[in-house]
Amino acid sequence: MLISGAKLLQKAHNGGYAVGAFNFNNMEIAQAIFEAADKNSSPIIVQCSEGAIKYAGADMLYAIVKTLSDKYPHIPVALNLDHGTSFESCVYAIRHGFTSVMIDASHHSFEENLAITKEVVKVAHAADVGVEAELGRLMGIEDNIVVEGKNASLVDPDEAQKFVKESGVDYLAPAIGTSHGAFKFKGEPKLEFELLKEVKKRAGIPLVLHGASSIPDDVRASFENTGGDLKGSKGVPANFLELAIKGGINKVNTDTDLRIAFMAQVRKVVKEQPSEIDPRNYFKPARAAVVAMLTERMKVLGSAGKI
Ligand code: TD3
Ligand code: ZN
Repeated sequence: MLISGAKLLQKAHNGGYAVGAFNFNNMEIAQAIFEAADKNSSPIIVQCSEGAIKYAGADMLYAIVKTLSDKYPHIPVALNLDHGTSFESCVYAIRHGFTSVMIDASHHSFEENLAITKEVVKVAHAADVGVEAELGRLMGIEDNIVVEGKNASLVDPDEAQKFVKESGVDYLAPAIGTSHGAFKFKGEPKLEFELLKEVKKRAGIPLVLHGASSIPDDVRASFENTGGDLKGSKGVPANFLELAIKGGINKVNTDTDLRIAFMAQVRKVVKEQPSEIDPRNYFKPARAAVVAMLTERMKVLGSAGKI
Protein backbone atom coordinates (compact mmCIF):
# COMPACT_ATOMS: atom_id res chain seq x y z
CA MET A 1 0.00 0.00 0.00
CA LEU A 2 1.25 3.46 -0.91
CA ILE A 3 1.70 5.33 2.38
CA SER A 4 3.35 8.46 3.72
CA GLY A 5 7.12 8.28 4.03
CA ALA A 6 6.79 9.72 7.54
CA LYS A 7 4.62 6.83 8.72
CA LEU A 8 6.88 4.23 7.12
CA LEU A 9 10.07 5.69 8.57
CA GLN A 10 8.68 6.37 12.03
CA LYS A 11 8.12 2.63 12.29
CA ALA A 12 11.72 1.94 11.24
CA HIS A 13 12.96 4.54 13.76
CA ASN A 14 10.97 2.87 16.55
CA GLY A 15 12.12 -0.60 15.48
CA GLY A 16 15.81 0.27 15.01
CA TYR A 17 16.09 -0.84 11.39
CA ALA A 18 16.44 0.87 8.02
CA VAL A 19 14.36 0.81 4.85
CA GLY A 20 16.07 0.95 1.47
CA ALA A 21 15.18 3.90 -0.73
CA PHE A 22 15.82 2.67 -4.24
CA ASN A 23 15.92 4.90 -7.33
CA PHE A 24 14.16 3.91 -10.52
CA ASN A 25 13.22 5.53 -13.80
CA ASN A 26 11.84 2.59 -15.75
CA MET A 27 9.39 -0.25 -15.39
CA GLU A 28 11.90 -3.08 -15.05
CA ILE A 29 13.83 -1.66 -12.09
CA ALA A 30 10.56 -0.74 -10.33
CA GLN A 31 9.34 -4.31 -10.86
CA ALA A 32 12.61 -5.66 -9.45
CA ILE A 33 12.29 -3.52 -6.30
CA PHE A 34 8.73 -4.71 -5.63
CA GLU A 35 9.62 -8.32 -6.40
CA ALA A 36 12.50 -8.20 -3.91
CA ALA A 37 10.24 -6.57 -1.31
CA ASP A 38 7.66 -9.31 -1.81
CA LYS A 39 10.22 -12.13 -1.58
CA ASN A 40 11.78 -10.69 1.56
CA SER A 41 8.66 -9.32 3.25
CA SER A 42 10.27 -5.90 3.32
CA PRO A 43 8.82 -2.40 3.31
CA ILE A 44 10.38 -0.19 0.59
CA ILE A 45 10.80 3.37 -0.52
CA VAL A 46 11.01 3.93 -4.25
CA GLN A 47 12.35 7.26 -5.36
CA CYS A 48 12.79 9.41 -8.45
CA SER A 49 15.21 12.26 -9.01
CA GLU A 50 14.19 15.34 -10.98
CA GLY A 51 16.25 13.79 -13.79
CA ALA A 52 14.09 10.66 -13.66
CA ILE A 53 10.96 12.82 -13.87
CA LYS A 54 12.42 14.60 -16.88
CA TYR A 55 13.19 11.24 -18.50
CA ALA A 56 9.93 9.38 -17.91
CA GLY A 57 7.38 11.92 -16.63
CA ALA A 58 5.98 12.15 -13.09
CA ASP A 59 2.63 10.75 -14.25
CA MET A 60 4.33 7.68 -15.76
CA LEU A 61 6.52 7.06 -12.72
CA TYR A 62 3.54 7.41 -10.40
CA ALA A 63 1.46 5.06 -12.57
CA ILE A 64 4.19 2.41 -12.44
CA VAL A 65 4.36 2.57 -8.64
CA LYS A 66 0.57 2.71 -8.23
CA THR A 67 0.15 -0.34 -10.48
CA LEU A 68 2.79 -2.29 -8.57
CA SER A 69 1.48 -1.29 -5.15
CA ASP A 70 -1.98 -2.49 -6.23
CA LYS A 71 -0.42 -5.75 -7.36
CA TYR A 72 1.38 -6.17 -4.00
CA PRO A 73 -1.06 -4.54 -1.55
CA HIS A 74 0.69 -6.04 1.50
CA ILE A 75 3.93 -4.11 0.84
CA PRO A 76 4.17 -0.76 2.63
CA VAL A 77 5.72 1.59 0.07
CA ALA A 78 6.44 5.31 -0.10
CA LEU A 79 7.16 7.16 -3.34
CA ASN A 80 9.79 9.84 -2.70
CA LEU A 81 11.08 12.77 -4.74
CA ASP A 82 14.86 12.46 -4.40
CA HIS A 83 16.85 15.72 -4.14
CA GLY A 84 14.05 18.13 -4.94
CA THR A 85 15.76 21.43 -5.67
CA SER A 86 12.89 23.86 -5.10
CA PHE A 87 9.55 24.40 -3.37
CA GLU A 88 7.87 24.20 -6.82
CA SER A 89 9.50 20.87 -7.60
CA CYS A 90 8.18 19.40 -4.32
CA VAL A 91 4.65 20.73 -4.95
CA TYR A 92 4.78 19.24 -8.46
CA ALA A 93 5.65 15.81 -7.04
CA ILE A 94 2.93 16.04 -4.38
CA ARG A 95 0.38 16.92 -7.08
CA HIS A 96 1.46 13.80 -8.96
CA GLY A 97 0.83 11.48 -6.02
CA PHE A 98 4.26 11.25 -4.37
CA THR A 99 3.94 10.41 -0.66
CA SER A 100 7.34 11.78 0.34
CA VAL A 101 9.51 14.67 -0.85
CA MET A 102 13.10 15.61 -0.21
CA ILE A 103 13.78 19.32 -0.29
CA ASP A 104 17.51 19.58 -0.79
CA ALA A 105 18.42 23.17 -0.01
CA SER A 106 21.67 22.12 1.64
CA HIS A 107 23.70 24.26 -0.78
CA HIS A 108 21.95 27.39 0.60
CA SER A 109 22.73 29.00 3.95
CA PHE A 110 21.32 27.38 7.09
CA GLU A 111 18.65 30.09 7.41
CA GLU A 112 17.57 29.77 3.76
CA ASN A 113 17.52 25.97 4.00
CA LEU A 114 15.33 26.27 7.10
CA ALA A 115 12.95 28.80 5.50
CA ILE A 116 12.36 26.78 2.31
CA THR A 117 12.02 23.51 4.25
CA LYS A 118 9.35 25.11 6.46
CA GLU A 119 7.34 26.09 3.38
CA VAL A 120 7.56 22.57 1.95
CA VAL A 121 6.55 21.04 5.31
CA LYS A 122 3.44 23.23 5.37
CA VAL A 123 2.05 22.03 2.02
CA ALA A 124 3.34 18.46 2.35
CA HIS A 125 1.80 17.83 5.74
CA ALA A 126 -1.55 19.18 4.53
CA ALA A 127 -1.44 16.35 1.95
CA ASP A 128 -0.15 13.69 4.40
CA VAL A 129 3.23 13.65 2.62
CA GLY A 130 6.48 13.14 4.52
CA VAL A 131 9.40 15.58 4.16
CA GLU A 132 13.15 14.97 4.10
CA ALA A 133 15.81 17.69 4.27
CA GLU A 134 19.61 17.63 4.15
CA LEU A 135 22.16 19.32 6.40
CA GLY A 136 25.82 19.61 5.50
CA ARG A 137 26.98 18.78 2.01
CA LEU A 138 27.74 15.47 0.39
CA MET A 139 30.88 14.98 -1.63
CA GLY A 140 30.69 13.65 -5.16
CA ILE A 141 28.17 14.10 -7.89
CA GLU A 142 24.61 15.19 -7.20
CA ASP A 143 22.54 14.69 -10.34
CA ASN A 144 25.37 15.87 -12.59
CA ILE A 145 26.26 18.89 -10.44
CA VAL A 146 29.79 18.28 -9.29
CA VAL A 147 30.21 19.07 -5.62
CA GLU A 148 33.94 19.43 -5.10
CA GLY A 149 35.55 17.97 -2.00
CA LYS A 150 36.41 21.45 -0.77
CA ASN A 151 32.74 22.44 -0.68
CA ALA A 152 31.73 19.36 1.23
CA SER A 153 30.97 19.94 4.88
CA LEU A 154 29.78 17.66 7.60
CA VAL A 155 26.57 18.16 9.55
CA ASP A 156 26.69 20.26 12.75
CA PRO A 157 24.69 18.63 15.62
CA ASP A 158 23.64 22.02 17.09
CA GLU A 159 22.27 23.04 13.72
CA ALA A 160 20.53 19.68 13.32
CA GLN A 161 18.72 20.09 16.63
CA LYS A 162 17.59 23.63 15.81
CA PHE A 163 16.66 22.68 12.23
CA VAL A 164 14.46 19.74 13.21
CA LYS A 165 12.71 21.68 15.96
CA GLU A 166 11.96 24.73 13.84
CA SER A 167 11.25 23.16 10.45
CA GLY A 168 8.97 20.29 11.46
CA VAL A 169 10.79 18.05 8.96
CA ASP A 170 10.02 14.31 9.29
CA TYR A 171 13.44 12.84 8.49
CA LEU A 172 16.87 14.33 8.08
CA ALA A 173 19.89 13.48 5.91
CA PRO A 174 23.05 14.49 7.78
CA ALA A 175 26.28 14.61 5.77
CA ILE A 176 28.62 12.16 7.56
CA GLY A 177 31.17 11.47 4.82
CA THR A 178 29.41 9.59 2.03
CA SER A 179 29.09 10.72 -1.57
CA HIS A 180 27.01 9.76 -4.59
CA GLY A 181 28.19 7.48 -7.37
CA ALA A 182 30.71 4.64 -7.65
CA PHE A 183 33.77 6.54 -6.37
CA LYS A 184 33.11 7.33 -2.74
CA PHE A 185 36.47 7.00 -1.05
CA LYS A 186 40.04 7.60 -2.22
CA GLY A 187 41.67 5.45 0.46
CA GLU A 188 39.95 3.39 3.12
CA PRO A 189 36.20 3.98 3.59
CA LYS A 190 35.53 6.37 6.47
CA LEU A 191 32.26 7.59 7.99
CA GLU A 192 31.67 9.84 11.01
CA PHE A 193 29.76 7.43 13.25
CA GLU A 194 30.20 9.44 16.47
CA LEU A 195 28.86 12.53 14.76
CA LEU A 196 25.92 10.49 13.50
CA LYS A 197 25.05 9.29 17.01
CA GLU A 198 25.20 12.85 18.33
CA VAL A 199 22.88 14.06 15.55
CA LYS A 200 20.45 11.22 16.27
CA LYS A 201 20.40 12.10 19.96
CA ARG A 202 19.75 15.78 19.27
CA ALA A 203 17.38 15.40 16.30
CA GLY A 204 15.35 12.47 17.66
CA ILE A 205 13.83 11.65 14.25
CA PRO A 206 14.54 9.11 11.47
CA LEU A 207 17.85 9.79 9.71
CA VAL A 208 18.79 9.20 6.08
CA LEU A 209 22.07 7.97 4.57
CA HIS A 210 22.67 9.24 1.04
CA GLY A 211 25.33 7.74 -1.18
CA ALA A 212 24.93 4.35 0.48
CA SER A 213 25.71 2.01 -2.42
CA SER A 214 28.16 -0.75 -1.48
CA ILE A 215 29.30 -1.99 -4.90
CA PRO A 216 29.34 -5.59 -3.61
CA ASP A 217 32.18 -7.75 -4.98
CA ASP A 218 29.87 -10.06 -6.97
CA VAL A 219 28.07 -7.11 -8.56
CA ARG A 220 31.37 -5.44 -9.45
CA ALA A 221 32.68 -8.73 -10.90
CA SER A 222 29.58 -9.22 -13.03
CA PHE A 223 30.14 -5.78 -14.58
CA GLU A 224 33.89 -6.15 -15.03
CA ASN A 225 33.63 -9.67 -16.45
CA THR A 226 31.99 -8.23 -19.53
CA GLY A 227 34.77 -5.69 -20.04
CA GLY A 228 33.12 -2.98 -17.95
CA ASP A 229 35.44 -0.50 -16.25
CA LEU A 230 34.88 0.41 -12.58
CA LYS A 231 38.56 1.00 -11.79
CA GLY A 232 39.07 2.86 -8.53
CA SER A 233 35.45 2.59 -7.49
CA LYS A 234 34.66 2.08 -3.81
CA GLY A 235 31.33 1.85 -1.99
CA VAL A 236 30.13 1.81 1.61
CA PRO A 237 30.91 -1.68 3.00
CA ALA A 238 27.97 -3.69 4.37
CA ASN A 239 29.36 -3.63 7.93
CA PHE A 240 29.49 0.19 7.73
CA LEU A 241 25.80 0.18 6.82
CA GLU A 242 25.10 -1.96 9.87
CA LEU A 243 27.03 0.48 12.08
CA ALA A 244 25.20 3.43 10.51
CA ILE A 245 21.86 1.79 11.26
CA LYS A 246 22.97 1.20 14.87
CA GLY A 247 23.84 4.91 14.95
CA GLY A 248 20.34 5.93 13.92
CA ILE A 249 20.02 5.66 10.12
CA ASN A 250 16.53 4.53 9.02
CA LYS A 251 16.53 5.31 5.27
CA VAL A 252 19.36 4.04 3.08
CA ASN A 253 19.53 5.60 -0.39
CA THR A 254 20.77 3.28 -3.10
CA ASP A 255 20.96 3.89 -6.83
CA THR A 256 24.44 3.03 -8.11
CA ASP A 257 24.25 -0.64 -6.99
CA LEU A 258 21.01 -1.14 -8.94
CA ARG A 259 22.49 0.48 -12.03
CA ILE A 260 25.61 -1.68 -11.97
CA ALA A 261 23.71 -4.91 -11.27
CA PHE A 262 21.23 -4.16 -14.08
CA MET A 263 23.72 -2.98 -16.69
CA ALA A 264 26.13 -5.87 -16.06
CA GLN A 265 23.49 -8.26 -17.40
CA VAL A 266 22.71 -6.03 -20.38
CA ARG A 267 26.44 -5.96 -21.15
CA LYS A 268 26.58 -9.75 -20.88
CA VAL A 269 23.87 -10.23 -23.51
CA VAL A 270 25.49 -7.64 -25.78
CA LYS A 271 28.76 -9.51 -25.52
CA GLU A 272 27.52 -13.10 -25.71
CA GLN A 273 24.52 -12.85 -28.01
CA PRO A 274 25.41 -10.41 -30.78
CA SER A 275 22.30 -11.28 -32.80
CA GLU A 276 19.84 -10.69 -29.97
CA ILE A 277 17.30 -8.02 -30.96
CA ASP A 278 14.51 -8.54 -28.42
CA PRO A 279 14.80 -5.98 -25.57
CA ARG A 280 13.09 -8.44 -23.24
CA ASN A 281 16.03 -10.81 -23.55
CA TYR A 282 18.33 -8.06 -22.28
CA PHE A 283 16.07 -6.77 -19.52
CA LYS A 284 14.82 -10.05 -18.07
CA PRO A 285 18.21 -11.19 -16.72
CA ALA A 286 18.98 -7.58 -15.74
CA ARG A 287 15.79 -7.39 -13.68
CA ALA A 288 16.57 -10.73 -12.00
CA ALA A 289 20.07 -9.51 -11.08
CA VAL A 290 18.58 -6.44 -9.35
CA VAL A 291 16.22 -8.70 -7.35
CA ALA A 292 19.20 -10.83 -6.21
CA MET A 293 21.26 -7.78 -5.21
CA LEU A 294 18.33 -6.20 -3.33
CA THR A 295 17.67 -9.45 -1.46
CA GLU A 296 21.15 -9.20 0.08
CA ARG A 297 20.68 -5.51 0.76
CA MET A 298 17.35 -5.94 2.59
CA LYS A 299 18.98 -8.44 4.97
CA VAL A 300 21.77 -5.98 5.79
CA LEU A 301 19.28 -3.16 6.42
CA GLY A 302 17.14 -5.29 8.70
CA SER A 303 14.00 -4.46 6.69
CA ALA A 304 13.57 -8.10 5.59
CA GLY A 305 10.76 -9.73 7.52
CA LYS A 306 9.37 -6.42 8.78
CA ILE A 307 5.98 -6.69 6.98
O1 TD3 B 1 20.04 10.16 -3.65
N1 TD3 B 1 20.66 9.05 -4.07
C1 TD3 B 1 20.35 8.49 -5.38
C2 TD3 B 1 20.81 9.38 -6.53
C3 TD3 B 1 22.30 9.56 -6.61
C4 TD3 B 1 22.86 9.46 -8.01
O2 TD3 B 1 23.15 8.11 -8.36
C5 TD3 B 1 21.59 8.47 -3.23
O3 TD3 B 1 21.89 9.03 -2.19
C6 TD3 B 1 22.19 7.11 -3.59
O4 TD3 B 1 23.54 7.23 -3.93
P1 TD3 B 1 24.46 6.03 -4.52
O5 TD3 B 1 25.18 6.64 -5.69
O6 TD3 B 1 25.41 5.61 -3.44
O7 TD3 B 1 23.58 4.90 -4.93
ZN1 ZN C 1 21.26 11.32 -2.52
